Amino acid sequence: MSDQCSLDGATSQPGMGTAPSPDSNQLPQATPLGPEVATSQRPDEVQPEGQAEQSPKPRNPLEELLRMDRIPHIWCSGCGIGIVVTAFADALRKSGLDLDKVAVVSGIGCTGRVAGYIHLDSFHTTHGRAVAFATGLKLGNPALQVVVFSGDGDLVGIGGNHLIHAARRNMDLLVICVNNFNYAMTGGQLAATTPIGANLSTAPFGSYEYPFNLPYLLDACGATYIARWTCLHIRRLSHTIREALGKQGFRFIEVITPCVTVYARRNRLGQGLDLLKYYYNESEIQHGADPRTVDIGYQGKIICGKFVDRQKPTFLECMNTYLSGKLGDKYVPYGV
Ligand SMILES: Cc1ncc(C[n+]2csc(CCOP(=O)(O)OP(=O)(O)O)c2C)c(N)n1
Ligand code: SF4
Repeated sequence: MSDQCSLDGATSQPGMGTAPSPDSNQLPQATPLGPEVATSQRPDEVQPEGQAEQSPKPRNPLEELLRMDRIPHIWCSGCGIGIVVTAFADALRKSGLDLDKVAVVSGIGCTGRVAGYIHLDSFHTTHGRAVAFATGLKLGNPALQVVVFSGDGDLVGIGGNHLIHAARRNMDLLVICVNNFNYAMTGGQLAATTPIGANLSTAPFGSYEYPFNLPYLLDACGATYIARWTCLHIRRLSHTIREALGKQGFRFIEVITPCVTVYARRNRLGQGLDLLKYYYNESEIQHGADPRTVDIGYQGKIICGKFVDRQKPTFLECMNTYLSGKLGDKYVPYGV
């Protein structure tokens, strides 16, 4: 699989629904959203000549949130990333949010491709910089609900510094972290989340490094909302995303997700279904569990649930309160 990590075709296209230039090879963009386009025929499908027009078939409502002109996606069959996207799209649909005010930011990696498939203002940024980019977006336009959707390598390895400081500042962002325990897109290197004993291309005898326990890390950094699910828990995950969308502050949701082609193959863990069976057998829901106790050992127990849900002023609220106190009437509060 190649690493198409540039700001390429998956880059933001805020003017959605625009036609390609006549000399481009691009497929046309999806038509504007709305009930009038609820037909099974997309703009890129050509009706064979002489075939009678069929009555429109009902369309999956989640398609409205996806750039269907980019489907099929690049993910391997059995990969779990698409399940997380489905949960996210479902949560968005039910959230009641004005979707013109929701932006999605991804970094680089298999998960980093998500921004390119979401039919909202979405940004495929550089490796490790999704949280930094999202921070700028949020501060530039505080009315936006900004969601970062990326992989564990992108967010916690390469981008770890941005992650911890955004959490420390209580930046108003929702981060969805797909944790497949490795750097998948580049062939399965050891990540900051790889459990001890797991075999990867840079750990051919297995990893002997302590991995991060992400809920504990984010709790220590001050995140206001922390939850974990596996992608087997799709309805609970969707519910959690919807709940987190309705809250403020730095919110972090970890989703344990199968990487069949690299992580599972190297470790002889079977196909996607086998990994889902592992999640089924070994996951345990413990809402409110102490984040210090939820580390994940190799093929060990996966404690899931909502661990942290607290309220405290966001970065902008702190800034406004503090500077108003210092400067009085000379200060004009920002983003309120
Ligand atoms: C600055 C930089 N360093 C390294 C890479 C190579 N690279 C591309 S994707 C990737 C791993 C992504 O891993 P993760 O975020 O866990 O996503 P996954 O592919 O597992 O979903 C790496 C190291 C890059 N594109 N840019
Ligand atoms: S390499 Fe792994 S993470 Fe990437 S698409 Fe394939 S299964 Fe998914």
